[in-house]
Amino acid sequence: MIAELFGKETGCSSGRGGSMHLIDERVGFMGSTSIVGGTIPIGTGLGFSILRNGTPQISCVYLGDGAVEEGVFYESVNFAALMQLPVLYICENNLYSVYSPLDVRQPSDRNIAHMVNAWGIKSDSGDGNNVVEVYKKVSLAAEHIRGGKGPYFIEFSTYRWREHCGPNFDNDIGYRSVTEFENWKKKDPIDLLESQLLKQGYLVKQDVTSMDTAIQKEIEEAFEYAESSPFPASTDAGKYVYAD
Ligand SMILES: Cc1ncc(C[n+]2csc(CCOP(=O)(O)OP(=O)(O)O)c2C)c(N)n1
Ligand SMILES: [Mg+2]
Repeated sequence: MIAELFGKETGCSSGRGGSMHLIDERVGFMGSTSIVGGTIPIGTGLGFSILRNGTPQISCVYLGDGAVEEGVFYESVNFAALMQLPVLYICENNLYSVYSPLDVRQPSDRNIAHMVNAWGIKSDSGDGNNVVEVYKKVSLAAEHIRGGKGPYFIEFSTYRWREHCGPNFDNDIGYRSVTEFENWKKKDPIDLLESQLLKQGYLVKQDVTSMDTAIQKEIEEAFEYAESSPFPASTDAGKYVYAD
């Protein structure tokens, strides 16, 4: 992934995708796109192919609260409900679409999960910053889909720490309040899980330190690999474009 961000030939999209177009079929990651809502019909179509081929898979589509406002969302969800497709839609509701809060984009009395439920797809919602809750709800949904009971939709509430695009904090711009940010920061999913596991005795502080060190090493290696990898050759600029 990091090599892809650097535009290198060794990246998961051979350096052609950059940060917006990642794909890794080896692990079943069928692709991200820069178009808001763009992966919804693709993931729904993958669900249709799974149904037709009878393979034991489910298609999982991640979308934002803003993507719910795109036309393809309605078409895809309708088709999934009609055909009873093995698709799990996970909506990460972080209250914002770039700098626009939900209340300037959707009616205030709307509940996204209820709306999708009314269209005939079993729906649920939960705390997206609670790792254990997410695991349990997704497991239930996967069981439902694998049992041939059709698609499933889960809306998870969560929040974005940094700017929409880039590594910096942007609370100084004024589109959200520092108080709102700080209240959400108290619910950081990694911090919460760590303290829960320490409290329950599943981890001791030394385990956390070793994990942090191992993760830091892996990240540094990924950057070193990216930096030392070659760029694609200019003569290959048309490679992978419109392939059969
Ligand atoms: C079709 C389309 N319209 C607008 C944009 C610009 N844009 C990029 S991300 C984004 C916000 C998406 O919000 P949401 O779906 O809530 O996802 P989040 O970034 O909050 O996870 C917008 C409007 C785009 N990339 N594609
Ligand atoms: Mg959002």
